[in-house]
Amino acid sequence: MGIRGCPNLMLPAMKKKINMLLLYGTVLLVTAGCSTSSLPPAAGEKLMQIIPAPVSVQAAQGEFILKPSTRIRAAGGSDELLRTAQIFAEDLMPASGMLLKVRAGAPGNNSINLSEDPALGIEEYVLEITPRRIDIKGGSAAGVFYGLQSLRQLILPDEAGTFQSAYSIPAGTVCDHPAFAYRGNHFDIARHFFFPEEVMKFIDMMVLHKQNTLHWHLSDDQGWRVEIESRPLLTEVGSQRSGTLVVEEDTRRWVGYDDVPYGGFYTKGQIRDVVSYAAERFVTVIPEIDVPGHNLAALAAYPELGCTSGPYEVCKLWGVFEDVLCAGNDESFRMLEDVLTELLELFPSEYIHMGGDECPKTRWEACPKCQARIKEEGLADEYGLQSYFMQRIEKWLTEHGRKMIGWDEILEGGLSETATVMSWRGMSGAKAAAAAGNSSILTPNSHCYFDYYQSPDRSTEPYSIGGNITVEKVYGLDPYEGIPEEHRKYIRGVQSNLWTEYIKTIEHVQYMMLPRLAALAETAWSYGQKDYQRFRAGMENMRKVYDANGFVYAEHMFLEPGI
Ligand code: TNX
Repeated sequence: MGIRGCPNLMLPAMKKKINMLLLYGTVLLVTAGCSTSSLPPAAGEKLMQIIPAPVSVQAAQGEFILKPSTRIRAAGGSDELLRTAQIFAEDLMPASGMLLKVRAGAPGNNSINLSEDPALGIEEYVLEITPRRIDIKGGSAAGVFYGLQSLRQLILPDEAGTFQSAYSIPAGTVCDHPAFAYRGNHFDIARHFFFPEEVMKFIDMMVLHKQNTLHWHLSDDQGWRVEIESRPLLTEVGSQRSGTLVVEEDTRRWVGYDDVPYGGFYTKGQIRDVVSYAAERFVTVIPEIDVPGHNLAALAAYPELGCTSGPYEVCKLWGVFEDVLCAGNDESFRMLEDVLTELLELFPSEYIHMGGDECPKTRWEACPKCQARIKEEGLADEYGLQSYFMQRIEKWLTEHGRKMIGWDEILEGGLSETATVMSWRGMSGAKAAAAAGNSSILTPNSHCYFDYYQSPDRSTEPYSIGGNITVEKVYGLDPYEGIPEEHRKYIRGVQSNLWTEYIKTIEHVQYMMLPRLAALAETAWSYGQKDYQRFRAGMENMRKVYDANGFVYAEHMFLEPGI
């Protein structure tokens, strides 16, 4: 296959070297306008703008003209590939004004030909554009889907946003595969609720960036948001709060409550719809039920599960609260097992997130049942009790064929051998997990908290929880920083977190996510190819993709160099 061949056909050690040569070769060709080539410089440049950056890009002679008569052909006619083709055809409409027809069967000219090639990695693809046809081969339908996402970025309306009667796509070959297997985005729909259609829009934004995991934060102090038939009060009581705190924007101070009832939850049917919408786009949904802290909504529904007799109220303000699930009461575990039994039917994911963060120990210190448990189990203290709590749930999950993820607090008081740690308080959680031989996912609040401001100048932004994480800061995340070479295999990937205390609409969600999501995706997908200057140049094209698809985004990086 020579130098234009697919990277996976080469030995792994050779692979990187050759890919880099290709990449730099292309850069030289493009920027120096290589005299041996008659290529217009713009051809290679356009392919170089794909975000996240592909592993290798090679420009070629000519262009493919996409027109309404162009067909999308799925070879082999598998249902999955046909569906993938149809999703692409529909996704292309808002940017092109064309709804291309999808056909099963053999490849042809004037076509985008899709096929699976078992010689490629599962998420790998090769996109080849020639004047006669476009071919996308993927290691699976997922790989094909990612190739289509790259192609999507090459088909855009003109400068004025007007649809064209035909689109010119520069010829060339893109060979590509992700750096990390886990490419996640967390979405908190507990503090503010988002309808299923809005969660689907969130997924649309993810797939454009080749992200593959939605971490769905389904419960917190301020609301329980998933229907559980065996425990109906969780939603009847726990999904509603009687008001929400009000912050005066000028002084940025808390001035009281609005007394406006606020609530919402998903029926099982709605959960299934979102999970299958995601699966069709190769996104796994990992549900989170956060325990033992952050549980006032569940306690309001079932006060007997707290250490005091309550009463408890679904929380109206944000923060960390002392009332948590009682760890000495077996009923707490029975309730969680009931919840998880129903949840596992809804979510086929290998992993289930059980929270474990921010659990104050004050109630447990004064609770006779918790103290009795510490004694019976020979635990050192309340941190040992938290570890007991999490490991007991993990054992249940393991017996039911699933694996547990927890926030990095699960390291305190003793970590099980199998749990995956989500490192949010910096990188230290990942380091400690790796040293213990546990997997981890990086989501440090220094780089990955998309609820923080995105410019140092807060006056230009909607009110937010605090902090400041610019696009460039997100871009700078190095998941391997401080991780010894031999432990790197434990880093499964990276994730952004979107906590929604101050985010109420999907437009605001998009504004907080974009363009920071693009910067995160360059670490998740293109770790070995990162170059901020090239990324910035590529974002000029990506912003047109956002515009064409109606996504709201923050403009700082386009207006102010260095942000
Ligand atoms: C910390 S990150 C939390 C959330 C808040 C968030 C606000 C984590 C595990 N817990 O409960 O919403 O900070 O940025």
